[in-house]
Amino acid sequence: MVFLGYMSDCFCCLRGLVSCVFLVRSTCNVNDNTQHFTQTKLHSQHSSLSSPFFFCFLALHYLYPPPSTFPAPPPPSPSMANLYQLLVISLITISNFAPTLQNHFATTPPLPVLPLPSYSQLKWQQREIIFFHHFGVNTFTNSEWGNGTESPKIFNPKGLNTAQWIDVAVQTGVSLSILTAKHHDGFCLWPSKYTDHSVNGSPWEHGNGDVVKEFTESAKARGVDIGLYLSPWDRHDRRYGDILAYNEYYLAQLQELLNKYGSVNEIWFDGAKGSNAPNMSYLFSDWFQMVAELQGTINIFSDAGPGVRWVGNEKGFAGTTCWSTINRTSLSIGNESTVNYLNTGDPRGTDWLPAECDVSIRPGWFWHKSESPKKLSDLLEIYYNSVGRNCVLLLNVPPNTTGLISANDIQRLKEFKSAINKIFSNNLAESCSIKASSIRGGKNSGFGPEAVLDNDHLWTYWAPKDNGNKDHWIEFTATNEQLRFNVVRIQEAIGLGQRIKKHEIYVDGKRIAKGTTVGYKKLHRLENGVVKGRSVRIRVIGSRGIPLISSIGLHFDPFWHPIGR
Ligand code: FUL
Repeated sequence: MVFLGYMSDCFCCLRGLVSCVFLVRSTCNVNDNTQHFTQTKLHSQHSSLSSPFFFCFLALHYLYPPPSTFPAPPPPSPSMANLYQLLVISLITISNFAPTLQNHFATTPPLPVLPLPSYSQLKWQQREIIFFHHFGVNTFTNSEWGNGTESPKIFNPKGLNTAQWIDVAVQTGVSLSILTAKHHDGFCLWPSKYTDHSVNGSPWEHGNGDVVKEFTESAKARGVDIGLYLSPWDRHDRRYGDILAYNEYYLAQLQELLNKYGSVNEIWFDGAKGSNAPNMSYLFSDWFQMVAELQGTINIFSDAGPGVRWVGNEKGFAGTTCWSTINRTSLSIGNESTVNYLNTGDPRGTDWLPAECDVSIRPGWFWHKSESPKKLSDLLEIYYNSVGRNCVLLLNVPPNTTGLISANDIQRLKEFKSAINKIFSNNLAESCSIKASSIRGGKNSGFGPEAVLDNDHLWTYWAPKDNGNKDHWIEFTATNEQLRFNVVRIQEAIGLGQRIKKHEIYVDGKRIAKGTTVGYKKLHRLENGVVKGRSVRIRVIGSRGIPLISSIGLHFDPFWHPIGR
């Protein structure tokens, strides 16, 4: 009997030790053990971590009860009894602290949904508005497409001041300006050593000037990035039509531009070409590789990217559905049949290739005395249909014959900028209480709905639980007076992929708007004008993986007066 008693004591100690080891192991090694699980399984394993070891302990306790329940036990040795009690107390204490140990490491972000943007594409997307400056011999001939026979002598912008162009960009909140270094007429705004059809032959600065240099220096001095447009179609150069000679000429000019003027953030290629132009094959693959070699962080724009794609029209309008994803293999430069595909992108696309919406502030791309800037309401319409549809707006502001941005364009840009500030500086959602259908990793995980109200629109976001649910929502409730708004802004954490396929907006339980994908920024300017209510729910009812929402805004646009309302 004495022997049995000792055995029972030893068993109890052993049981305690096993439980301890199990407890410590399962607390520390959760990540190792679950790395092959899906996101859903991984998450549920993590949140129920404290249960297995505690149940194990209870099971051992039940199977091998403590000495007091053995029939006619011999008096346990005092030291063994103490040890047993100590073990029980330790285990209970550790069990209580287990949730704290478990939360020692932060909840991890979910896996991305591919494809993802590159660093340069993300930076480009955040710019929202970019300037384009069309300037050259056309400015002086009052035309849009020069024919290549223009004399360089007509180029004489007596008051050229590129600093003024860049100041306008800064005042408009624009961080990248693109200049037409060469348009279809072949006239070069820099003294290219491969042609005499350039500023070299002009009276401006006695033929010693360099517009590209002045432009890049002004931009750099004011912290604005630059881009260049080098038209592939050249109506002046006689090599055009000779595949080898012209491609060598074009590449030589690319090397001049990308080697001489410091960092260039965007290069613009288009497929525009007159119907009577000579046959010509551009060696795009050589061009793109040369560009990437000379400028590591540049974005290459064309109908087919590879950095940024054309949106398919020159009105500044993206499709109501606009994915940044697309299949590049379905695209080619100058192919009219792909404009609709370019306009909407492709949810199944394997390439990240976001769209840029180019449009001019005036009817023409070049400055013409008879033309005036678009109305503010037109510019706002363009903004909602480009930036508000997951794109970047490339707004052309053409310098005039003096070499300056005209006063009426500047005035309109000031109005445009101040209207955008007025609409978006006040977010009514900030004064609301927020709740969500679920939160990845629970309440203090950093993935709660409050993340949509901070200033980081990429890397902090609300993430719901990955529990197989297809209906996720986030809801704002007014804490005092009713909400009154006519614009809803939704932004996805695109750093982890563009996910949302379908969403709806409800006010006090009534659906007021619906949409498809979101992307970097989706602006719903409400068709029926202002809505009033206490609660606003945004439902995501279709997404690739779980939706990740980085920002939400409820705004009032005083310039929005829907027709008939
Ligand atoms: C087009 C050109 O033909 C226009 O002149 C303008 O430069 C526009 C931005 O691209 O392809």
